[in-house]
Amino acid sequence: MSYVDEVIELVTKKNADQPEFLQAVKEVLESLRPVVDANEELYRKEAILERITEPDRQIMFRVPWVDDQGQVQVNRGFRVQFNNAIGPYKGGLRLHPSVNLGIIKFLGFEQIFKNSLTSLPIGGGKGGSDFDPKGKSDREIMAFCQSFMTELAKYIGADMDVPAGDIGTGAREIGYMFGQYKKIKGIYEGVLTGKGLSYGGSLARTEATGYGLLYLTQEMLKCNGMDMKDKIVCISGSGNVAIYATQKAQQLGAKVVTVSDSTGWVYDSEGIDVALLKEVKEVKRARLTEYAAARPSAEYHEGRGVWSITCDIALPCATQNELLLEDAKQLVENGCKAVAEGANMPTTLEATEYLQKNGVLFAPGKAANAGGVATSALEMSQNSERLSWSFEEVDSKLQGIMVNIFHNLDAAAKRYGKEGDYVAGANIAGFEKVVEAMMAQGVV
Ligand code: NDP
Ligand code: 2IT
Repeated sequence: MSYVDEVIELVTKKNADQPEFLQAVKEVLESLRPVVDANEELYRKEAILERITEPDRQIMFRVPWVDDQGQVQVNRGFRVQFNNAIGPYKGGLRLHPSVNLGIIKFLGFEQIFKNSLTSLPIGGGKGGSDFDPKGKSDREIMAFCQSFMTELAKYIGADMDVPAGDIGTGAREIGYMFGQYKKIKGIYEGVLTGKGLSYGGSLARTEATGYGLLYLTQEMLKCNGMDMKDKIVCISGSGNVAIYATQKAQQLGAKVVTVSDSTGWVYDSEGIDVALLKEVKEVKRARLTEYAAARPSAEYHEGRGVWSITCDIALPCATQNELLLEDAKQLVENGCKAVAEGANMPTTLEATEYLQKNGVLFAPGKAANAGGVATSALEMSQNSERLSWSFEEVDSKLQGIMVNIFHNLDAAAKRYGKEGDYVAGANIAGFEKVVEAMMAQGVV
């Protein structure tokens, strides 16, 4: 049996109850075959694949907090520190009722390669909780965040592990967590990114994931003889990534006609009104029905359906496994030319394969959404030098990083005879750097 098959079997046996983690491992290892085959003896001896698929440590803890009725609530907190071969663990904190260890592990595993692709010195980690922020008062959010950080503070630090936002964790939550870290540790340091601008945050971090997604998409289109101008774009989600992806797509001359949330989706024939979307989602924290009610050109539909709309470019920006094989078929039938993942693993393995086989350009999340974490690393740099850079400076570095990521993965794919397979290219380019660092540092 080949080394890749052996390790997939081993990981499957050890993590049978973690489907998302297994999905992520299979996708990565399958596409690393050419690299692993070329180095099989060495990698086997060094147990590189066993080591890279087993987190350095997985921390799980109780998060007790008191709700507005005086009732004690208990959630489960997680931090998976996956691999720190190239830098301190870095990755977001997801607050969503669906969170479990397998989901945090899949996200942490993806983060290793994503962070490597940024070319910045950051390792892979992820955390979060099954806490549901929806419908909670500000005081309840603060109570949860303080309790969560009371335990998490033992395991993180500016040179050790630097968490950030993800689904359900935005500037408000990061603020409460930062305050509690500072109170417990008595240290004012860049232990979290995505901070507010008044206490060490970076300009352009809020926009970075969505903007970065468009910078990479634009470069991918350019290298394939296309551009964003006048393209019809379907976006899913209506959170941080979706909002700023919509904004940048429109700045580049495209028309974004859909957004969604977990209950429904909007088709807006005039193009999404970003100011209204921000008002509904960032200020009122309301549902998309409010967007549709305020906008005559918008139709609201319950359930899923974003991918049924005819588009040139599809940008899934909500959550994992939200673009299925049937959606991929519909997109191809409707003439979609490119899919780039703003979310982490939003496209199933079968859907990805179908899109690639049918000539759709496909940029995987670990490359396409890396602008968020890359800008987090720029926030860490600014915190270290106790300076802050202008929006233009950060944004231009972000553009450079995204263009560079695309060319690195394109070159890696070509080097292994897989031209145009950007999934393989991203995994190979991300993996090569981490493995080199792991080998140099010995068996640790
Ligand atoms: P937000 O919490 O800001 O927004 C998430 C959006 O996705 C909301 O519209 C939400 O709808 C929807 N959504 C979440 N879960 C589900 C679900 N199970 N089914 C349907 N819709 C869902 O999160 P972000 O925008 O920050 O994150 C979106 C994706 O991007 C995630 O995959 C995240 O891991 C990834 N990502 C985020 C980065 C960042 O910097 N923020 C960086 C790189 C990747 P509702 O409000 O109804 O729950
Ligand atoms: O998935 C991700 O890359 C993020 N949620 C951002 C992580 C970060 O550290 O900014």
